[in-house]
Amino acid sequence: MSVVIHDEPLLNRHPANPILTGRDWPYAINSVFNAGATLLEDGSTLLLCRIEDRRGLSHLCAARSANGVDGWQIDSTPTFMADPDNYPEELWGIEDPRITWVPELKQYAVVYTSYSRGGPGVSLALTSDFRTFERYGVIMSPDDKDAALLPHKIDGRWALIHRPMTNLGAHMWISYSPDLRHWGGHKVMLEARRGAWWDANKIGLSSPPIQTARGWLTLYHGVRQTPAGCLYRLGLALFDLERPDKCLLRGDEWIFGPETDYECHGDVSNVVFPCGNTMNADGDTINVYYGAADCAIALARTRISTLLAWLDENGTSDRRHRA
Ligand code: BMA
Repeated sequence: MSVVIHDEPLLNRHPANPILTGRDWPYAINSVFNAGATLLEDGSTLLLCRIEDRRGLSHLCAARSANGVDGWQIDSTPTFMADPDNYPEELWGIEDPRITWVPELKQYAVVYTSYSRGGPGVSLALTSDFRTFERYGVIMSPDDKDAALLPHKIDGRWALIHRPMTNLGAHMWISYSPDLRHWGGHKVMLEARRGAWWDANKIGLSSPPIQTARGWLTLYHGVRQTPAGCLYRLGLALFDLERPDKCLLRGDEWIFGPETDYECHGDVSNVVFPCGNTMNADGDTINVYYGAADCAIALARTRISTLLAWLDENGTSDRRHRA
């Protein structure tokens, strides 16, 4: 069900959806989905797309567009391939990148899932052009994924949001580092709820948090296990700017879920899975790029002001989230 505010859906699907599918690719692939997103210096949009090849293993491929909707220029060969000889944690591929522009480093941080016999872990690479990448290797050991770097240091330390699995559930955590290599200060940031909730037992960060004057505005996914399979939907939360482990507001209802054919049918049906957003020049409109049913990339638009207004009406403070 769509959640509607002031007669407008909270996230508006673009009429050109899905904006990218495997048929658009210049080489043979199985599917394209779960893309990181950023604006480049010239104002164009870059998507770093997860490509699943016909062995079932994933790599990343860049697509660039002047308007972020169509006219995509797709790299003719894989942009960023797993390198299992030097990075054995990438033996079964690399997945689900989140991109953060880091002004202090004048580089983009690409945080991605590296998958191997040990399970999925979190890896980091830096790049300035999405052509060459400097790998930092695994920064969070398995089983961990759904990670993104915040764009600047907080109290002198870099901050990474991620989702380790434990026996008690899959919650969002935040960890800190002086140098992007050594991580500590781990804290739970947002807990999966329990029981019948749409976001019971397993949640994870979607696209990187958006910095607003009121806090880090954050889309997260909740996974509902049903007898017919999993349902991936999106929720919204706001975290304190200086203490991002402190949740200021969290919505009870999901704000976006699978409805259209391309979201409800695919290799993994009933999945909407954003890994990237870009912001328009008005400083308010955001473009949310999401993987649909593990088979396509789609775009939905919303406004920061609309999301904050929705949280003001529908959000509750952290104390009430311990369901
Ligand atoms: C999650 C991730 C995503 C994927 C989703 C649905 O656990 O692995 O890459 O889109 O499952 O299959």
